[in-house]
Amino acid sequence: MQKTALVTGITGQDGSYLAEFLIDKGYQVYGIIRRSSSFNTGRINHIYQDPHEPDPRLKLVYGDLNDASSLNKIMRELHPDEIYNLGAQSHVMVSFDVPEYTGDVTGLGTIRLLEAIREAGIKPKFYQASSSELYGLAQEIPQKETTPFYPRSPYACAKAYAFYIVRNYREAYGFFACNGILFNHESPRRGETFVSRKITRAVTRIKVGLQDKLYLGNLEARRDWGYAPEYIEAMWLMLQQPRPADFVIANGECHTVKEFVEEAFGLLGLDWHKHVEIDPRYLRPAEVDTLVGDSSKAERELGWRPKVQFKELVRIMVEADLELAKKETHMKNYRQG
Ligand code: NAP
Ligand code: G4F
Repeated sequence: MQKTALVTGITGQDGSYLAEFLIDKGYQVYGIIRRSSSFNTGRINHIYQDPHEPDPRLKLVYGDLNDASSLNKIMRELHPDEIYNLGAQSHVMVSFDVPEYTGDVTGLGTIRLLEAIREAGIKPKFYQASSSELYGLAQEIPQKETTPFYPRSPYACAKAYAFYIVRNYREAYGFFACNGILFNHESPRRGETFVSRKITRAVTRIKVGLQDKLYLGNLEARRDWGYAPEYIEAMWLMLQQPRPADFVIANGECHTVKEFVEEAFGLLGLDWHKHVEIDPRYLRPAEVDTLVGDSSKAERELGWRPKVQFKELVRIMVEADLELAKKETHMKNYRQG
């Protein structure tokens, strides 16, 4: 029988790749979207609006992680076999500006989903998008499943609540519920205010003459950056195991923001010193200095291993954004006649 999957955060970077992945596996996919005054389905339109697919394998339903009644209704009506909770206010810096809202969506949103499952009396497998931000002020290097958490932002505190409530429902009610502790993963679909995409958008726009400066915050922060489409497979693999568990998913290689900048500018033959300036507005009240993960448990138990390494990731993103920048230039020239 065809399996059904419900995805929160389907309009985001990961949700869009996960939808493609699950459809390829033959799933009927349902995605929860929020009402917005402008279109927010740009990353999934190519799947959702496939004219050759009369019975779409991706169906969208309105709901919100802040709204329990919408989640209860969705569970009662859809009875999904698998649920992937990717929805979140996912920006660390923004969480300092809207801490309560972040706690509500990113933390309490998870309990609303788990309770909706209980009230509907269904037994889906559940994936929670946990984060390497949980390690924050890292207590050991590299970080693995047993490393103590030390969250450093309202976002990370909200994710810590979600992590523990998922584990609690597994132990208390026998939920098949897994935490994927994913380290940073990027792609051409990454939101433009995260540092990787901010850099690749800027360097390519500088290359075609659409902008001159790139303003950044802390260039010394170190991250373990991987390629998002590969990390999606790990989410699915967790739910195919005989027993639920939590897994670190990471590349195991760590680079500074400055190295990302150097690599991206170097690919286009540009000198970053002429274009990059530090703007204190992008410095965080509490920074996470170094994240680097050890995903040997995932390799052992899931057979998952990353392939795309740092330089290739930067190249993939720069090439995609260069195409975008060229299109922007054509549009600009067209408009100017
Ligand atoms: P993203 O691009 O920011 O997408 C976030 C998604 O959540 C969007 O679809 C957004 O919908 C949705 N959302 C926001 N508020 C919501 C609400 N109140 N109700 C329902 N949906 C809501 O994030 P991502 O990079 O794909 O990450 C996916 C998940 O993994 C997130 O939970 C993130 O915190 C976590 N994570 C990400 C990384 C990473 O490196 N990417 C690493 C570890 C963990 P709109 O389009 O309507 O805004
Ligand atoms: O790209 P970032 O905003 O990602 P961050 O804070 O690591 O969070 C992302 O990864 C987490 C996994 O560890 C996810 F849970 C979370 O949802 C999100 O996807 O910032 C990366 C680093 C930070 O140290 C930041 O201070 O880059 C530094 N940075 C320097 N200049 C900047 C900038 N970050 C942003 N966003 N913008 C800057 O101008």
